[in-house]
Amino acid sequence: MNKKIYFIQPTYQTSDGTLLKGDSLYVHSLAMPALSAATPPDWKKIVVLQYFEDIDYDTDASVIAITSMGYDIAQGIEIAREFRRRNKTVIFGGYQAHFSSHLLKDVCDCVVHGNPGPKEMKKILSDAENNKLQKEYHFGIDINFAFDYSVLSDKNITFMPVLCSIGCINDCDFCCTAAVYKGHCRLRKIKFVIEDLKSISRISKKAGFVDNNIYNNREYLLKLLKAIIDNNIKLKWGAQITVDVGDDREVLYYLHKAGCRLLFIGMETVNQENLAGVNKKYLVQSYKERLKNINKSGIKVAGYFMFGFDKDTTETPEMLYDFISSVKVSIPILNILIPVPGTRIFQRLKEENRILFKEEQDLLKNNSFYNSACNTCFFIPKLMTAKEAELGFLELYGKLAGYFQIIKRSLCFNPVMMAFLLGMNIIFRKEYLDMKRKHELV
Ligand code: B12
Ligand code: SF4
Repeated sequence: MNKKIYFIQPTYQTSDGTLLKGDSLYVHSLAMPALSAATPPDWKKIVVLQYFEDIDYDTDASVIAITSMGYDIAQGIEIAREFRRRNKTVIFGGYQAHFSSHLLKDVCDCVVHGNPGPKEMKKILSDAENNKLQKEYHFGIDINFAFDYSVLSDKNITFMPVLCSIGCINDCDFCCTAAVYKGHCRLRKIKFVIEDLKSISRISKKAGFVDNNIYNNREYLLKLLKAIIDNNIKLKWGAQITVDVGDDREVLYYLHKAGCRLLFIGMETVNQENLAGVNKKYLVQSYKERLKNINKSGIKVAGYFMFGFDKDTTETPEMLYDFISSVKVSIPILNILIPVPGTRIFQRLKEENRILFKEEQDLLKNNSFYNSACNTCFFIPKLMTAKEAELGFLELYGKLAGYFQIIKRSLCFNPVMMAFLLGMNIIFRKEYLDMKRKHELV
């Protein structure tokens, strides 16, 4: 066996079966830069991001390493089959491989769970070399090394990804992160985050923290922000965070000073009982004031909301519309609740016989766009029908996609930020028009 590994991040198939490809993305996963950096130096490596480039099935590499984040697992399985046909050793890892390892049994040699660092990658590859690969590896989390940004440097990615933690201290019932890390998180050593930010500064002006929640540990975040300032890193960046940061003037001040201009916040619903019902511990009545404080500190907010919770009714879209259009949310991100297999909400809905798909593959295949809103209701809501949920969702999207709403959400004093927000809100409108067209065709 030669010491050559071929890493593949599959793209995914749209619902009509075509492969989704393109030449630019807003953000990208860090799995490949991390794995490439963790590969032993005596192994040659090639990394292919299938969204941007094609797979060379004639590669002479002996080990094929495939990642899978979500729907892309269906395409990953096809790739694995083709390489196995060519007698290659195939290994899989990533979120969806973790949740769906049973789908991979017959198409690969091993599934890796967890976040392998250099030591673990060395172990896997030496086992492969010695024909001793285990069917599954369960590793912990090693993210304490600098990542290999050469993997992304020639790609058109608006916000270069960076990472300071894995997991989340919260444990929300619907969340895939909570399903894996169960309310725990691991922080990355600040020196490696700074090293990565320096690598990014050489290839881009913008970054995006791909952490689930950068506010997992307040003291750590403050230290990180001060290190970004002290190291004179001039990147402008965004990150996901919990809404309680809106009460924390000191953190908001340093976030802005360190270059943060956009925060993604999961507010999910404006009904307190809904939040409590999915084990999310924040207060809806605090949202307005907290959003105001964040905006005052010079940072814009992209807000995640979902529809289809147990207390939601056909009246809820109107309430969500009133809330979103009256507070300072510059980019709304809306989805119908997705009961992802592996999460507690999936388990509960399954026990209540409310899941509307038979096999998890049906859910994985049922997507129309890359990272587009989920406008299909895959379960029976409690206080309305699935059809009513879909219609209500479409109506809500439509109202928020009106020109007046788009312009109102995008207005601000900074022309660069305004152009960015306008661009994002125009994408929001396009998504709505597309959903509407598809809905009328059905
Ligand atoms: C960036 C991102 C995206 C980008 C990806 C763009 C791209 N082409 O790369 C966009 C915005 C398009 C996106 C889309 C989606 N995403 Co996404 N995304 C993320 C995000 C924020 C960061 C991923 C990342 O870089 N993580 C950091 C790296 C270091 O960790 P990692 O990916 O887990 O990889 C490590 C290990 O898993 C392991 N590993 C991974 N692969 C392999 C392979 C091998 C061979 C080995 C040995 C090890 C290994 O080692 C890696 C290094 O430590 C995560 C949240 C998160 N923080 O992880 C969500 C997340 C992964 N996404 C999620 C979801 C739900 C989706 C969508 C389904 C959303 C939608 N409605 O469309 C789609 C699915 C797209 C798809 N490809 O199938 C969920 C998980 C889904 C799941 N399967 O359970 C997450 C966890 C967010 C959440 N909390 O809900 N996403
Ligand atoms: S706060 Fe966000 S990332 Fe954390 S468990 Fe809840 S939904 Fe997941």
